[in-house]
Amino acid sequence: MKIKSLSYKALGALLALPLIPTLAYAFQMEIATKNNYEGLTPQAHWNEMWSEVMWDITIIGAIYFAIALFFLFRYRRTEHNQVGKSPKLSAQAIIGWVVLPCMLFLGDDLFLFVKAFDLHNQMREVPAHAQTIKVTASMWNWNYDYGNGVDTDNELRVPVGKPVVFRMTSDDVIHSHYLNGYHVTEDVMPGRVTWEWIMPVKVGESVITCREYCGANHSRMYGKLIVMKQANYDAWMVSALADAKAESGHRIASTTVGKAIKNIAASKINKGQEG
Ligand SMILES: [Cu+2]
Repeated sequence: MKIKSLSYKALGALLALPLIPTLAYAFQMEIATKNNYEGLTPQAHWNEMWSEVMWDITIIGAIYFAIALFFLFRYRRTEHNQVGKSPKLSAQAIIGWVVLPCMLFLGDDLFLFVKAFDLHNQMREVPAHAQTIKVTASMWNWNYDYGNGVDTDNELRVPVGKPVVFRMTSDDVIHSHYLNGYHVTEDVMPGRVTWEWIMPVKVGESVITCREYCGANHSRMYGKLIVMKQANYDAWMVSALADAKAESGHRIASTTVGKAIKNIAASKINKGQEG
């Protein structure tokens, strides 16, 4: 009889379980509209999620710590050689102690799970107007190709306030392009193109590192991300473009000179043969 009523109660609690994801989702949607979630940059979104997880585990941890402390004092040994006895719990008490905390935890986990999914979706959705920069990793160098003839090594310059997407590949082994401060890292592999994107919101410098062990100098495979004001970026690009043009012009000139020298040498040999 008692077991039967207990199983009915447990069944009732189980039937109530699908309510949790629904509530979690509804709660999440409410926050989404409140905070204009869509407008957050991926890194701000990530930070928000991180602080939420921290608050979450701190509050739950504090509650459990308080309960544990309470039990520790309430049921402490009062006499020497005292033997404890376990109290008989009612069915309601059992359900209360088992099902309710389980539901609370599940609800909380599902809430964070939904948020994490949302964050992941946002981090994998590149804005249509994002600037593309090609990244080529090699032992132990980061090369950035801006697509207009300009390329830099271990120094990445981007304008502030504009999304940038990196299309990345490797010349040799597997590396990982980690943009410190933007919470993005992605493996960079030979024969494949992977990508990640960022939204720089502040002018300044941050570190770029390789986050996949790639050989003896892996720890030295780092670069600098320089976020610049648009005007400064444009000015830098103009001069970099001029440098790139001068360099390629020099390359063409040197190959022309090289060919001419070869031709002269060949003609001299020919003349020698004739004479
Ligand atoms: Cu590497």
